[in-house]
Amino acid sequence: MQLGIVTLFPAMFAAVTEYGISGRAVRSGLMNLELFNPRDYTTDKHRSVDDKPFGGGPGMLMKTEPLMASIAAARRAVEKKHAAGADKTKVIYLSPQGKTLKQDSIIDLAQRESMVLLCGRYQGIDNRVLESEIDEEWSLGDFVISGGELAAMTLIDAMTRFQPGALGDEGSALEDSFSNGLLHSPEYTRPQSINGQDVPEVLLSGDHEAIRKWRLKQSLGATWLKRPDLLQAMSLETEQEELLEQFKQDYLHD
Ligand code: 9D3
Repeated sequence: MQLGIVTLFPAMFAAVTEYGISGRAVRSGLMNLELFNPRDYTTDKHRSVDDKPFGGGPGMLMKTEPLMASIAAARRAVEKKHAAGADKTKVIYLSPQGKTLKQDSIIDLAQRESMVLLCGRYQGIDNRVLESEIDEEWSLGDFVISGGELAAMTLIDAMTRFQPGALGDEGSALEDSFSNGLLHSPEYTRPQSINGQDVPEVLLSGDHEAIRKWRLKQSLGATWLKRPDLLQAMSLETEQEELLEQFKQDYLHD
């Protein structure tokens, strides 16, 4: 995947390019990031990247000309690299006004060959840049962070997990929490006992069918307790209904 990233803070992207699963995907060429700093596209003596909003009010906006020039450069760079005949590279603006990213949207976005990610700073961008240059707006959710970089990195990390081969031994992105709409069941590692708290017997039994049922029951129960909104939005199969009923009975009685 070819990513052109427009950001005033390119150094922040070391968090994805140098660490963990995304770091490995970048080193192997699975994910290719090219960073474009609007500051490098300024023409004034002070290299200004912010400007005052017309009409007044608190805060600044990103300065338009360096922003436009850096978006254009990012678009040219990724379009040069990705396969001819592919769909037009979309420009995605990470913004609090965007649609909230969900695992389903990540899976869709992860299929693309290329994209430009625009990270906003200050109070955002001129509305004409939004209308003429931005194809999609995505948000992390209804809370405030200081700029688009952490959102872009979150998106990159989440998309990386769906690139073929990106998860070595770490499992399958399709088996993650949320992929079946439920939270994951509890997991245990050694030792078998800590301060009198023991690993559930069934996990030591070697009975794969019993373990599958136990995990599904715990998964349904955890979702019922912690994310009832997720259960509300789905229809359960007969086995799932029964296991959730059992979980509720157990929960009531101890
Ligand atoms: C003036 C009111 N706010 C606009 C809705 C101000 C404002 C808040 C946060 C302006 C910019 C920002 C910076 N945030 C992001 O760039 C951002 C973000 C977020 O704040 N929350 C969730 N997802 C995202 S993605 C990018």
